[in-house]
Formats: sequence, C-alpha cells, structure tokens
Amino acid sequence: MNAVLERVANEASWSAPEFESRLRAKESGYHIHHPFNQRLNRGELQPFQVRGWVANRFYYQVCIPIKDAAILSNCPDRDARRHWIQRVLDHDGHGDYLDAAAGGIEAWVRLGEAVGLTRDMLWSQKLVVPGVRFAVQAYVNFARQASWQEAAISSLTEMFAPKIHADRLSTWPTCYPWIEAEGLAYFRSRIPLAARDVQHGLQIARDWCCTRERQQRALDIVQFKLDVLWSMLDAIERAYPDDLAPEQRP
Ligand code: AHQ
Repeated sequence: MNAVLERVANEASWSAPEFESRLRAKESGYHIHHPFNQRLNRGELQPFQVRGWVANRFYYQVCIPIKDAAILSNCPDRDARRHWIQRVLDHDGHGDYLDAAAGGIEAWVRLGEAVGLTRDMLWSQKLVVPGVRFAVQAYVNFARQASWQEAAISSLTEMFAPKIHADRLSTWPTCYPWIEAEGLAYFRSRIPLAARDVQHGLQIARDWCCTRERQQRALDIVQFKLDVLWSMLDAIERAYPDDLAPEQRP
C-alpha cells in the first residue's frame, strides 16, 4: 500500500455529520453548474439544442434501471434489495403504460414528444453522441463491477438533483413556452423520489464506510459520478453548437 493510502487508512474516521457534510460539499462539481445546463435553464438554447439534450439524457434514463438491476444482482442483503428494487420499478413502471405507474422512462418519452421528438427517435438512440454513450456505459459498468455498496454510493449525486429539477420546473415554462407543460411531469415526479432514494443511499454509505479509507473511497466514487454527468454535458454541448448546420439539427 503506498504512503498516502497508508496514512488515510490509519487516520480516524470522520463523524457521521462530518462525513455527510463532505459528501454534500461535492455539490460544487454537480452538473447544475455546467455552462450548458446554465444556458438551458436560462432559456438561451434553441429548440434543436433542447431536443438534443432530451434525446441524449433519455439514453441515461433508460440505462438507470439496468444499472440498478446490476446492483441488485450483486447484493446479498434481502432488506437492501427490497428497497433498491423500487428504483427499477420507478423507472420501468409497473402498471400499463397509460397510468400513473407508467414509470419515469415513459414520462421521459412524453418529455421527448413535448419538445418535438418522436417515440421512435428516442428509442432508436440515433441521436446519442459517443461521449454520452461512453459516460453512461462507464457508469453502468462501474455498477456491474463494484461492490453493491460502492455502486449504491455512486447514486448519491441525487443529493443535488431536487434543485436541478426545481430549476427546470420554474424556468422552462417561461423560457420555452413551446414545450407542452405536461412534458415536465418527469421533473416534478422525480423530486420526492430522489429525496427518498438519497436517504437510503446515505444509510448504505454510513453503514459501509466504517473506516476513513472507505469514507474517502465514497468521496472518490461520488466524484466519478459527477464526472460522468459533467462529461455527458460536455459531449452534448459540443454536438449541438449554436451555429450547427440546419440539416444536422434534431
Ligand atoms: O432522473 C434522474 C434519475 O432517475 C437518477 C437516478 C440516480 C442514479 O441512480 O444515479 N441519479 C439520477 C439523476 C437523474 N436526473 C439527473 C438530472 O440532472 O436530471 C440527475 C441524476 C443524478 O443526480 O445522479
């Protein structure tokens, strides 16, 4: 073990409040601060750029339950699975596709239709840019290969998600009046679910991070996931510049 790791391994653990405070301090790297997201929520993007963002984020959304199923497959803890499986149902739905239990992915399809995309365009994934595919697959593969606790910790970027959803709900109706209001239902639905999921994720982190080394590992895992989200917006921003040729605009 190298000297740095040895020093961290031998240092005392942070208290639970200190540990959570350090996790929450990672907010400064959240994609809410990415220039593309700031332009999006200030109403500065053209319809094709919003459509590009929705189509690429759809790929992230449909991969979330695959990621969560990977965590379930690695998790021997029945109580943890009973909690975690709800995340799969929240995204995939468990009713027929027309009722409230249609799920988050169906709500995202409705967001896509509200911004002028078709269901087929979304599911074809033809608009997904390489950098987004690469980042999302890095996240899914991390969840497949890491311990279930480490993979659960990677979802804790949702500590910061209620604000980004609230920003969209408060700005898009004015900034993008051409987007049908019901298209924003996903953002509204996600706020309470994110808060619930974060409480479970933080409990897993508190239980697993019984040493300073593991606490530092948790911070590094959250940083990895922040990098996934940030690099997705880097790729989307580069794919949809303001002066993109009209024939290339979604
Ligand atoms: O809609 C989002 C969502 O369902 C999830 C699940 C969670 C995870 O398991 O990693 N993270 C997440 C996020 C969602 N929306 C993102 C956004 O900006 O709309 C934020 C993202 C997250 O903060 O990790």
